[in-house]
Amino acid sequence: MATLKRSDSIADNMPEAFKQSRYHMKRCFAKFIEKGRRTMKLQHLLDEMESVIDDQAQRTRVLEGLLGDIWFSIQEAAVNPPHVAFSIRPSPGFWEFVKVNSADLSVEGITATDYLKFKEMIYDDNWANDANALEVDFGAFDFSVPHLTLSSSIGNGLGFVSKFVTSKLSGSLESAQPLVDYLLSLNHEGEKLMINETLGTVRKLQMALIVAEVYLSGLPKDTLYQNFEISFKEWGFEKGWGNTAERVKETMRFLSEVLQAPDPLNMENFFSRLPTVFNVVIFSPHGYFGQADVLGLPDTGGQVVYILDQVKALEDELLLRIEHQGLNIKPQIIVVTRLIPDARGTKCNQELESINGTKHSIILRVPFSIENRVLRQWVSRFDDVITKILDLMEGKPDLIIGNYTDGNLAATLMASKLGITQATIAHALEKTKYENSDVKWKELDPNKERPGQYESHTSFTLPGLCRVVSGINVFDPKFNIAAPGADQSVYFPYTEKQSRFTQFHPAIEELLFSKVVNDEHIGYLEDKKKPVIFSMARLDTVKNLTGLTAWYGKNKRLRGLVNLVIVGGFFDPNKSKDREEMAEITKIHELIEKYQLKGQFRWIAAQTDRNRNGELYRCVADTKGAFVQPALYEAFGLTVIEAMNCGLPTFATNQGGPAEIIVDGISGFHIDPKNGDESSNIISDFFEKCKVDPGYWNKFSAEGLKRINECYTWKIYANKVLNMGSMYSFWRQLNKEQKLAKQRYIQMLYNLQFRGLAKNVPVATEEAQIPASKP
Ligand code: UDP
Ligand code: LCN
Repeated sequence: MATLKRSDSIADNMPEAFKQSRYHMKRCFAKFIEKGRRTMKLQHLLDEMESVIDDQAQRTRVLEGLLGDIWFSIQEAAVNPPHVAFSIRPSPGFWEFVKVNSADLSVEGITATDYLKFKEMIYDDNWANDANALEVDFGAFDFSVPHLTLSSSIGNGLGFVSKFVTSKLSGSLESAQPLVDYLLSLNHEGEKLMINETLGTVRKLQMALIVAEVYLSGLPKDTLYQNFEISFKEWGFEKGWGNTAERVKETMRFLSEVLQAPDPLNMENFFSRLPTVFNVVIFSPHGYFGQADVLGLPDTGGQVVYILDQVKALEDELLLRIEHQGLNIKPQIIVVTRLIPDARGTKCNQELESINGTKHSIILRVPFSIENRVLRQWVSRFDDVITKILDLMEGKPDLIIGNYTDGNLAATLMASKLGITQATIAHALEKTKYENSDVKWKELDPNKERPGQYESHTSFTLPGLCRVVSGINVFDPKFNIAAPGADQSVYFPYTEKQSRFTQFHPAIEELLFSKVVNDEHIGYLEDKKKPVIFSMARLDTVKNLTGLTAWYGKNKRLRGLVNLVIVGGFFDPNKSKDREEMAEITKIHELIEKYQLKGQFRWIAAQTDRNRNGELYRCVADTKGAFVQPALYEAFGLTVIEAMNCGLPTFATNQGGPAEIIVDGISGFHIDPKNGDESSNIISDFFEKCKVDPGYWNKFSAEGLKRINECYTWKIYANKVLNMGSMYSFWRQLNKEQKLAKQRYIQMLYNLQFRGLAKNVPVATEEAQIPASKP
């Protein structure tokens, strides 16, 4: 049977595929256009197809082969009778657009712009037909820089850049001069590092490296740099090559190889040794950024956990690198957030706070102010903090990291003002979590934030505002996947008996099993011997704890096998100030009644003590239970890796990050949040197998841990991020012109459009506000 190949265009293949089932397809298209203009997602199309072709065997045949391949690649359909246009993603990163005439099934390949216009007609005809509607096209700047082309390379921009830099520096000796100039520019607070002007040309540097290597070969490997520093300085070398003769020699060898015949591996190795990053600024303005009593407050979830762990990992790695570089420099990391005068009992009203577990890292809180008036409540915006940072760091930072939309905006403004390399961490973007949040921006904007992920921002439209024909490009050489980890001193395997936090056991026993109903838990577990399936999240709609409760309620087999314990929110909807949370609380109470969950279901209120939470995951592992993450969409999903670190077999949503963290059927299981019956059966099957073969549980516990240690640790993360910081700082120098052009374009959008929109955001009053949920 014919199947879709990457080389085939969808527009070419579709007519052929329709021939397979022309009669049924015509009926389906007639159904699609029946309701007039609208957008539809794949599930929606499949549901309507089901109502047209009611025989399942027939339907399966229709969706076999080429037509099935195309059909299941559909991301969205825009219906404008008699036409239906499709956006189709045949493989990661690749998108095609086609327009089908429902009357005769003729197919026309269209551009992204035409697709967006077609879709806009559904929402705003005038805008769609306005010949001068604003089109944003970042692709127009990508003329001189090569891009990745393979789906399998997405997220590995660094590897690509080192190849590209390699080829730029190859050819003749002069080609490598930009690298020498870059080395000459390295310094710390004005003190030169690596080389000085004596070695200002490639040839001079090459010769000096040869002499130095011969010299170093005659020294014991562990000879300290100080012992040969004077001779090296005379030859033109400055500090930074290494702390011992052996390390200096290795670093020099990497560079000699690069200068002789550049290759990406030596290039990457050399850049990972360069002393370029000492001071880092991390922006995370929204939410309550603190080290205690903040988790569960509005806008305050994984991002806070992530940044505190990230700072520790980065500081450890910086200290190690600085020691290996033979330098005596104190690194500093400053997390910039907003000072909240009404701090709700947290430390968010303190200007400065040292970060626990670090030596040199701090939180700097800056109040938001409007016309000299400090805002007292939490709001999502940020102000200029440059002066404060320059003061605290006694100089410029070397790397600025922005988190989430607001933090990235502040980071971009600061990075472009100071001319510093910026890293952008998205955590969650606006579009895929909540359907149609782009085309319906006018309705949703006053309702505050909505979330989603990268590829859905390749092309999208905000009718009446701008049509982004080329936005985020996952093939951009700066696009990298650097996955976080979980703090392994808190989240470690349940089998490490000596390290377990046994002091929490009485409290956890109470939390899970006592029959008392209080502010911390409701419901109880009759049969304590059954394994526990466990979930923990903020009580937002997207986290779908209500979905999991309903799946459990409905599935008798599952209820016979395990108990359900969830941690999230609290129990009285009237005490919540968050609209989504209120609705979810009410829903859980309804489900408890509807499915008579008493005796099998425990609901525990949001937990803020991460050490106790770590032990809680392990106690669930002691019951030979599992963790379930049922979110409708999850950008990354820290709870998934926390659970896996504790050796708890994990079932997680196939929508978003967890689908990559877990290899389905090997290191855990994927579940479909939209198909509760299927998901709860996957969980039941697992526990049935465990009953027969206890080794089955152990296998998934061990494989989950293996996966974590191979791919998801903070050590791997910190290494990758600092290597990126080093390589991209050089890359920026090589691509100055293009960077400048893009920066000007962004600045114009910021000034002419964004600032105008921001002005329309109502300023918070002194009265208490109802905060929106964090995306
Ligand atoms: N968490 C917690 N108490 C709760 C709920 C969640 O401490 O009641 C922690 C959880 O252990 C994890 C983080 O909050 O570290 C949630 O991160 P995740 O990435 O899963 O989701 P987010 O909240 O960022 O969307
Ligand atoms: C935000 C989210 O929604 C989660 O999926 C992530 O795990 C968290 O940030 C940390 O990156």
